[in-house]
This record gives sequence, C-alpha cells and structure tokens, in this order.
Amino acid sequence: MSTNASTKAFQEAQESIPGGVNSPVRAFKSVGGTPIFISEGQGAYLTDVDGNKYIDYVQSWGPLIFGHRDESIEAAVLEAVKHGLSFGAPTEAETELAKLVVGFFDSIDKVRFVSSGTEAVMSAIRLARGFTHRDDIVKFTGCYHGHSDALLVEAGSGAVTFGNPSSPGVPADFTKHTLLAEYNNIESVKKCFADSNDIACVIIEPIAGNMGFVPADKEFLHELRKLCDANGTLLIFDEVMSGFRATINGAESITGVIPDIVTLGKVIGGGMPVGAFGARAEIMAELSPDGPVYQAGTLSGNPVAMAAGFASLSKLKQNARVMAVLEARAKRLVSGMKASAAEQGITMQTDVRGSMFGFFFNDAPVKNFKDAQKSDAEMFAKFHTGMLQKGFYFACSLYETGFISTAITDEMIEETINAAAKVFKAIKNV
Ligand code: KE4
Repeated sequence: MSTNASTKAFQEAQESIPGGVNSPVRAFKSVGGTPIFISEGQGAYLTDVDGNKYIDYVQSWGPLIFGHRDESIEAAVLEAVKHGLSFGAPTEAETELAKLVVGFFDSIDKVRFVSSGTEAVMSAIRLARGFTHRDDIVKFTGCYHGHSDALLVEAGSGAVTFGNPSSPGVPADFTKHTLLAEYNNIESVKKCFADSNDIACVIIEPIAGNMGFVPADKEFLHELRKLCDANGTLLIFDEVMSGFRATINGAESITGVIPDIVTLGKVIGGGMPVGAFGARAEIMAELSPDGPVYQAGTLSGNPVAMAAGFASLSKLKQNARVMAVLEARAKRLVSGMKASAAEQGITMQTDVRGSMFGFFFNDAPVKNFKDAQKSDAEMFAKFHTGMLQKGFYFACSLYETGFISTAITDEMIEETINAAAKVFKAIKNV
C-alpha cells in the first residue's frame, strides 16, 4: 500500500499549519508514521489521496453515525444552502432541532446551540457558576471536555496522547478553581468537597471516551448525584461524544442518574460544526438574554448545520432500534478481536455501549485514567499500523474510542476480525 501522496501532502501542510494538522490527535504522533490525507468518504469507507480505501471506525471522532455522505443528511444540507449559508438572525431550523433534542432528554427543557463541544462545555461551566454563584469546579483525570483553559487540566484525548495533560499557556490562576478527582472513585470526590465549600459543578463524561473507552460504574454515578445534591452543586454530563452514540436518550436513560446540565456535540451536527448545552428551565433562565450569564456566537445555530443535525437526529428517531443493531455489531467486533488476540497470547480489555467500543492492551480491567496508562501503548501502535495497512482505520491513539456506523455491515465486521487475527499473528512472529 503506497502512501506517498499522503507523505507529500503532510510535508506541504506542515509548512503552513502547525504540525500539519488542525487538531493534534490527527498527527499520528502516538502511533507513528505519516497521517493519511483523506480525499473522500463514502458510506463505511474513507479513501486517501493515494487511492487506498479503509473501513472507517473513527467517523470524524463520532459525528457520522450513518457513515459518510448519508443521503438524507446530504440532501438536507444541499437544500439548506440554496436559501443562504448564514444570517446571524433566528431561523425556524434552530427551533426545529432544539425541539428534537429536548424530546430525547428528560433532563433538558431548553437547549442553546454553539459551534463546538469545547464551546458547549465552556458555556455550561459558566452557566453553572452563574446559577450557583460559586467558582470551583470538579473534573476527573483522563476526562476531556474540550480545550478551554480551566478544563485543560489532566485532560484526556490529544492532551494525554502528547503526555502534557496540563498545557503550557494556561496561567495557574485559570486552573486554581479546577479540582481533580479520580474516575469511578467516590472517595476522591468527597475529598474535593472537603477541600472546598464553593463547588459550582462536577463535570464528568458519564461514558468516558477520552482516556480510551471507560464507562462510569452506575453506582458511582448515583453516589455522585447524591453528593452534588447534598452540597447544592450541579452535575454536568458531558455527552459531546457519548450523546446519540451510546443511546439516543442520554446516559441518564441507562444509568438512572439525571444530570443538571448536559453538553452535546458531534452527532447533533451530522458532520457539521454544532455543539449544544441544555438543562431544566430554571437553570437555562440564567442565560443571556433572559438572564445575566453571557454567552454568544456568530455561527451559533447556523441554518446549514441545523439542517444536517435535524436530518441526523430525525433519522435516529425514526430508527430507534438502530442502536441495538450497532451495539450487536460492536460487541461482535471486540469479542472477535479479543479472541484473535488471545490466540497469540495477547490480552485485551474491551467494552461497548451502543455504537461506541473500546479496547486496551492491558492485563487488568480499566476503571480510571491510571489504569488506562498501564496499557501497552507499543502494542496499540503496532495494531493500529497493521490494521491501517490492511485497510482498517482505527482511532490513532489508545486514549480514544471506536465507533460503528450503520454503513458498517456484518461482513465488514468479520473482515476486520480476520484482519486483526493476521495482524496479531504478525506482531507475535516478529
Ligand atoms: P470539540 O471542541 O472537539 O467539538 O469537542 C470537545 C469535546 C468535549 N467533550 C468531549 C467528551 C469530547 O470528546 C470532545 C472532543 N472529542 C475529541 C475526540 N476525543 C475530538 C477530536 C479532536 O480533538 O480532534
């Protein structure tokens, strides 16, 4: 498989874009080799600039649950652009998508759209601080909530991949209100509440996808809810990644824990830039222009992005059983890969929630970021490279998550498992 054109494109990109990429994790730094440059996506497939085809298990880091160039989403976008790209004024498209999002979540009465997950989380934190008149926040090591200053502390995703969890350029003053706890460890959260009586919110990925794939224990989330209630602290579920990927009704529907604020992104834009945050009416009433908490955005609620998101979520609503089908495929994939690895004496930890899946090359179950960091990063890099060379595109970091789209068939899953068996065999026979 030649990747000469990608190599050339990467060299050229590095002359005008830092690292040659517009988001660090894309640089393949943690798996080695040259990032492949994509020329197009179609259904389950990506095609790179050398003409190589790959079955795509990343789907733009989650948004494309219906695969590339889904007909209904593409038609909605093409129709929307005929009426203009952006107005900076309210449109009915925003109301239509808002009503759809609200209908999926018991915890959400109203929702505000923004243009990224980072914006959604940054705004949700400000709203929580404004609503509670408190300054401190609690986050969990290994959880990633976008790159706003106060949250880029012991973050996951790209921040960890580069081993610099707390980024330079973030003044200590900007993170002194950020308290850290350990995922799935309620005692560590109790310590935060012992250290501060000024905690506005606890923010968590209830189904974490940025330290690798680590769903929170249900009991832990229930304890977290009780702790927040006892202290007048808001609980924020950051579902930018897990929203409409683990389930269509939010983590609340599978854990029984109702958050105060939910942040969303990815799938709700159908591949276009959309983030959102929602909560019950009394909390959202604090948000400008109704209330004093300021938040704004030139392209927030962009009508073309709204059309893509509406088509994406409408299709999910009309096909509610789709998540069960995707989950069955995800389970088949990880169990097949795990069995193939075991034949070569390689141990994998795997987990699935809906269309999300993850795996660690690790001898013990992964319950938090410290456990995840004990995983075999070298084995992961060899696996990623071997699968890429066979035409299977997995997330280029062990601190990420995999996704199944409706375009990925049972046959493709079997193809992937067979390829993994060959890759594990080759790794062991080196
Ligand atoms: P964006 O600003 O990238 O749209 O969303 C930030 C964000 C917030 N919260 C969660 C739970 C997220 O997973 C993300 C973004 N996810 C990463 C993937 N791990 C985006 C990929 C990237 O950074 O290039």
